Amino acid sequence: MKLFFSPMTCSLATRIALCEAGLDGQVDFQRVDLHTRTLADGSSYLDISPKGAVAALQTEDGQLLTENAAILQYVADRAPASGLAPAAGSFERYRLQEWLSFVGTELHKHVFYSIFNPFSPEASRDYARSQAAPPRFAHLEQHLKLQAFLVGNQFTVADAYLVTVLNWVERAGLSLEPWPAVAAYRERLRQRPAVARAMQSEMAMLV
Ligand SMILES: N[C@@H](CCC(=O)N[C@@H](CS)C(=O)NCC(=O)O)C(=O)O
Repeated sequence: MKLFFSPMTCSLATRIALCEAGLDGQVDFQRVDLHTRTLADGSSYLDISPKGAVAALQTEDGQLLTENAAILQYVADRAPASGLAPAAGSFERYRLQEWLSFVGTELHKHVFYSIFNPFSPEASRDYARSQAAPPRFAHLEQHLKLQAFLVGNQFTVADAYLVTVLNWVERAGLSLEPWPAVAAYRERLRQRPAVARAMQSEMAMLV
């Protein structure tokens, strides 16, 4: 497998999932420069993934899978014993998809993309911080007050995605101070050996 990634972006979620599944040693990690859309050898990333975004995962038989929610479930299903996703067809699997969707659309795109997009008008950033973020973090807070993980009582790929986007909170000019259960969850997840290993390897690329 090949993972096309950019350090500390949403593709970190897939690296975390691969580390949790013990599959990271079998993966060729290809760094993408998102400004120039090129790979380390100077070739065009758009020739591989015309959407130009990370993450993208290339399977051994040459298929390219994009979109975090799909890639994360694929990785989970490559290592069923890891428990990174409930069994396909079970009701809990839909709960996983519900959370993957929430993280991907409500947090990643609605809140964080509005803040980080260099073309966002300042009014959109203000809206994202003051109007969009609070009810979405309140929803997480309610859930994480009662549960240690998003789905059931074990770490799944939805947690890999959530801890990844929670890493962006301070850089987005947000704070977890009003949301203590979310803050405690983030700290707890960062202590997991696989999460720590994945984050350390990507943070080292940024210095
Ligand atoms: N819908 C995509 C969004 C992926 C995405 O937004 N990736 C960001 C990094 S966090 C990216 O590559 N941005 C550069 C771009 O879209 O040009 C998914 O869920 O995978």
